[in-house]
Amino acid sequence: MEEVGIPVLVEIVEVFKYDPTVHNVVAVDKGGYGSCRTPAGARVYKTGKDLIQLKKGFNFFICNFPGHCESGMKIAVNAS
Ligand SMILES: [Cu+2]
Repeated sequence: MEEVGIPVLVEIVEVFKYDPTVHNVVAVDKGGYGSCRTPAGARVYKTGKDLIQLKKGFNFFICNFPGHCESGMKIAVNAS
């Protein structure tokens, strides 16, 4: 019997749960993560239970409600 390689699709997903009336999740670049600035055209998630597909490498997210990112509401996820 011949062995057949089966392609496996691996999706790395991060789940963000929060109260959407007081927080959101914005996918930003490294600069936006460091400076807490939302780049133009950045994707904003605001359902309160977001499933976000990660790209390989670092993925940066902030909450862009005023003052939140500045007080630490941000995350860098390294997907490998
Ligand atoms: Cu927030």
